[in-house]
Amino acid sequence: MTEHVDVVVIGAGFVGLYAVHRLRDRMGLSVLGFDTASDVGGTWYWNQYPGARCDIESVHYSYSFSEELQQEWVWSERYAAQPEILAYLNHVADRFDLRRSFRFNTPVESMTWDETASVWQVHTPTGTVTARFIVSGAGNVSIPKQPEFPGLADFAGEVYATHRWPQQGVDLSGKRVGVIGTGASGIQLIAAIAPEVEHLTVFQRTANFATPLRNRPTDLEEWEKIRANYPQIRVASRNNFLGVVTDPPEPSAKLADPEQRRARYEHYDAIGGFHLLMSSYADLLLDEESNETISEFIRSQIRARVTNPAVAELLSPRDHPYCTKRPPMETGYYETFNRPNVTLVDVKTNPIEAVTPRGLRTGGEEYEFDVLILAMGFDAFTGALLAMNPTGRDGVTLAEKWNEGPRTLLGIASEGFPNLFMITGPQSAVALYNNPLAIEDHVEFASDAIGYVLERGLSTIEPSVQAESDWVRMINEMADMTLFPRAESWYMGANIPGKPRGLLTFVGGAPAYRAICAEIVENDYRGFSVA
Ligand code: N01
Repeated sequence: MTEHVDVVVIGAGFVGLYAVHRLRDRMGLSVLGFDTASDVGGTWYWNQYPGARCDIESVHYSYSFSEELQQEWVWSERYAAQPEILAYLNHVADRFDLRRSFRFNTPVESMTWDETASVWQVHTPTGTVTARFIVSGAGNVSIPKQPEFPGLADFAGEVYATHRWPQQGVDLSGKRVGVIGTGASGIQLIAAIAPEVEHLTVFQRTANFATPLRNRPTDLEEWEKIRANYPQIRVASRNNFLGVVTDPPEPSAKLADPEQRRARYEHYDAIGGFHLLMSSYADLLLDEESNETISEFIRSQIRARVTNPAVAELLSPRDHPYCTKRPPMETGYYETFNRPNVTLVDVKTNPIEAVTPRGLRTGGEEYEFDVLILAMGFDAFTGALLAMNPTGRDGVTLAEKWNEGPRTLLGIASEGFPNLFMITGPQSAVALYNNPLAIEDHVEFASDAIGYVLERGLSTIEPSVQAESDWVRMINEMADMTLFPRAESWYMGANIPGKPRGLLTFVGGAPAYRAICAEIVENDYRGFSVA
């Protein structure tokens, strides 16, 4: 007989752990979780590459749903490194006894809506489970981008990827290493491994606006103050655009006095992390002239740190405004290029032609190395959902429905796919919203909607066609009001050849998104069809 549960939860990262706890322990539902990995952690399980670290401050990058949990955990650094975040998620799994609800090493291969029984059939290699609801936490940066160039299979050395770094680590000492990719992952990895390797060749296509993280250890005294104030801190972060706590910005960079503007940039650059973006000026993502002032400030910082002017220029972004690609945060990244064992190769002018048995060819020249590391990014937002092959009403697949780009309401649900909740889905508030808090909001919306359906003895909930069209139109209009369409970024789906281009995230900020969700709930799930 087919196994049946109330809810299937996909993924055992930040989403899945909280979803299981809330649905199982607080709502009393039967819940079964699946994860491809052998244990909990999600993105922090897979991305164990050297230098992996969160660039949202530890005080904010954690769950807020349990006061006991926030009281008992102390982070050791202002910005936690991957092992500590993975340890935290293991602690959460132990504390709330969550592992027993998961089947690990079990990918969801497909899911099909059964109209007659009003259930989802969830297919895995070990069999089929039916569920009334699905909460997907499959991740928004979890399916890797495939290389466009040929020859990878012919490479005689070792190949690694940041998104699937071996758990036992890799000994790179004394080796010649090539790295493709200078996004957030590549930038962390490059700075971390440069001192260890014999030679590092960095293949850069687009220079990025990386700014200092300014990490430091934290002590118990500091955490005692934080723990005493957690409730207030969480209120403040939930009222902040990015879901953290930052000073309010001045209105306009272009209208500011140039000297005061530079001083303001220097001040927030010295504080580090996202403070530079969030606290300097409010129009940086809206006005090109304003954006150019901070773009040029960051370029001047690069010139001051990189000794070779030609290398500094190559590292200076000129083809997109600051933050229209996700800005990476760095520790010693630019100084890495002052090292004698590091070479920067421009693969924008001369795109990578092929990986060869001994290395890589670009511009007719071959670069040799023993180890190749790919840090080439992800098929973001839609990749993980489409990889699970959902088929909704009338046999329509999600891939067919989204063939010209995703269509959702709130980025959480899509018409024709009833009872399927996509946490951190396309067009949701996540890429510009501190993930743990965004995830809590989304999981709470989904579980409350499930409760609403069940309490009324109903069967299904899904967006109305009209409400979904309105949401998609609003996301596109928001994109046009900002500078985001000016970059070939994963925010825009533009990093994957052939992927429909369009803004994939809600850019109105956390408070606006939360207010819209609350308004929908208060009005009996306005915009959703409940039957
Ligand atoms: O991926 P990316 P990522 N030839 O897409 C290059 C989160 N994250 O894994 O820009 C040559 O940013 C590509 O070049 P281009 C965070 O949200 C967070 O680094 O397309 N190069 C780019 O340089 C982040 O944004 C943290 O021209 C090619 C790189 O590969 C997201 O994950 C840490 C190429 C991909 O960069 C993704 O970051 C890490 C080609 N054919 C990640 N194809 C923190 O919290 C691609 N590239 C700190």
